[in-house]
Amino acid sequence: MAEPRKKIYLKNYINGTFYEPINEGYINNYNPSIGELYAYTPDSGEDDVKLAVKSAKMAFPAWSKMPIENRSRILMRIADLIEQNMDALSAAETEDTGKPLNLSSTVDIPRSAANFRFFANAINLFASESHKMPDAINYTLRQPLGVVGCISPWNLPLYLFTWKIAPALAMGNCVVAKPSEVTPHTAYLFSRICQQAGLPNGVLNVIHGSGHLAGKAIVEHPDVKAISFTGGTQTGRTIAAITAPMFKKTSLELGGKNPNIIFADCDFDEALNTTVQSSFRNQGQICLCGSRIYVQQEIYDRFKTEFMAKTYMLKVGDPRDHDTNVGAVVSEAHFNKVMHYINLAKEEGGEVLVGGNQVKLKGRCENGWFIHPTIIEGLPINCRTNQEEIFGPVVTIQPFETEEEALELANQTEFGLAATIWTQDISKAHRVAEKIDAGIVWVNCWMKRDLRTPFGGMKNSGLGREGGLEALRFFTEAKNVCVKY
Ligand code: TXE
Repeated sequence: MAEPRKKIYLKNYINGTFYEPINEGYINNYNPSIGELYAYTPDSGEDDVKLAVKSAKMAFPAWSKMPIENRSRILMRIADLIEQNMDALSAAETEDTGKPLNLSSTVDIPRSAANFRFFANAINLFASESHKMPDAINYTLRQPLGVVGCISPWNLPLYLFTWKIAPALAMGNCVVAKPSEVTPHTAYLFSRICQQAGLPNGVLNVIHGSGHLAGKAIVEHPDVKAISFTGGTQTGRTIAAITAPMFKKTSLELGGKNPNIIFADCDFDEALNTTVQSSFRNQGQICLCGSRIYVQQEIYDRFKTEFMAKTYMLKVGDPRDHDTNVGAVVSEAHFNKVMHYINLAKEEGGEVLVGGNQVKLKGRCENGWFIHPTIIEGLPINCRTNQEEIFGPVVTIQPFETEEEALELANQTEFGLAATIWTQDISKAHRVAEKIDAGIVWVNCWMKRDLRTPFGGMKNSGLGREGGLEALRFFTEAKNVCVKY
C-alpha cells in the first residue's frame, strides 16, 4: 500500500523569515479535485498581523527611498523567478484550486510574472503632474502611503495576489498581504521567491489565515494606510464599514453578474466559441465570466442549439489531464453553494438545458467536487438566479428583440463589473457600450487584457479602479506643492 503523502505546513512570511502562527492554530487545506486534505494553513490572528505591520513599518524608510531603478530591478527579479518556477507554481495552483493545469500554466502563473514585470517597468515611466500659473508653478508629489494591506480571493490566487502587491511595492510602499485561506499555497511559494530575489526584509509580509481573524486585523490596524481587496460583495461591504470612518484609502473589486449580449449581426462562430469560454473558463469562477447570455431572437434557436452542443462536448476531468476543459470547483462548500443555486433555478421555473449535475469521475479524482457546465433557460430577470452571483459553471440564456430591451435586461442587476457585446455594427457597438452599466466592456472579444487599462466595477461591483496608472496612483498620496516666483 502506498504511504500516505506527508502534509505540507505553510508558514507566514514576516520580516524576511518564515514563522508558524503565534496561536499555533491551522486551517485544513483541501485539494478539491481529489477531495483530500493536503496542507495546513496558518490560522493567524491579530498578533501575527501586528508583527507583520511592525516589520513593514521598519522596512518602509529604506524601501521608499531606494532609487527607482533598484526597486524596479528587484521586482524584475521576482518576475524572472516566477517564470523559472512556472512548473512548480502551476502544479501548486492546480492542486489548490482544482483548475486545469493547462489553465494555471498558460494564464495564472504567466500573468503573475507579467504583473511584476509590468509594474517594474511602469515605475520607470511614471510621472506626476505639474500646473503652471503666470507667477507660480504647481507640481504634484506622489508619495507612497507607508504600510498597505492587500487581500485576495481564491479564484485566481497568485494572479490577483501579485496584481495588488506589485504596484504597491513599485510605488515604494511596504505590504502586509493575505491570500485566501482556501487557496494559500502559491502565495507561500511566492514569499519564498521574494526572499530569494533579495526583496529586503519586511517589505512584503504574507500572513495566512481566515478573513474574520487575519483579514479583519489587517483592515482594522491603524498603521495600515490603504486596503486593496478583491472578493465577494458582502465582504467588501464589511471592509468598507471599517475603513470608511478611519478614512483609509480603499479599493474594492467585488462580484459580477455580467451580461453577454449577442446581436443577430454578430460573427456567429466567434461569438459562439468565445461564449463557451466566457461562460465556463475556470469553472465559471472568474468575476468577469458572462453569466447572463442574451441572444437576439433571429438567431436564438440556432445559437442555443450550437451552444448546448459545444457545452456537452466540454471535458470535465482530472485537472492534470492536458485535454481537460473543466476542472473541480474550489471547495466542498462552494460545490454545495453552486448546486444549491442550480436547484433554486429549477424551483424558480428554469429549465436545465445542459448539465445541472455533479460529475463523478473515476480513478484519482473520484472524490473530487466537479459540476457539469450548466445552461438554464426560461428565467425572468428579477429571479435570484439572474440577480445573485453564483460564481460557478452556470449560465442562463434568454432571447431579446431590440437593442433597448437588451440594454434594459443587461442593466437590471445591482452589479456592474463587465459586459460583452457581439455585433458587426460599429455604431451599435459604441452606443451599447456607452449605455451599459459596467466598468469593463468587451466588444467582439472577452478577457482581452491590456494591463495599462483601468479595471474595476460600478454599482455593487466595487469602488475604485486597478491597473496601469490607476493602481500606481491608488498606492500614493498626492501632495500639491505651489511655488511662487
Ligand atoms: O470570498 P470572500 P469567499 C464571490 C463569489 C463567492 C463569494 C464568497 O460569489 O461565492 O464571493 O467567496 C478575505 N475582512 N467572490 O467567501 O469571503 C478572505 O479571507 C477582511 C467573487 O471566498 O470575500 C479572502 O482572502 N478580509 C470574487 C478574501 O477576503 C476578509 C472572488 C475573499 O474572500 C474578511 C471570490 C473580512 N471580514 C469570491 N472576510 C471576485 N469578484 O473575484 C473574508 N476576507
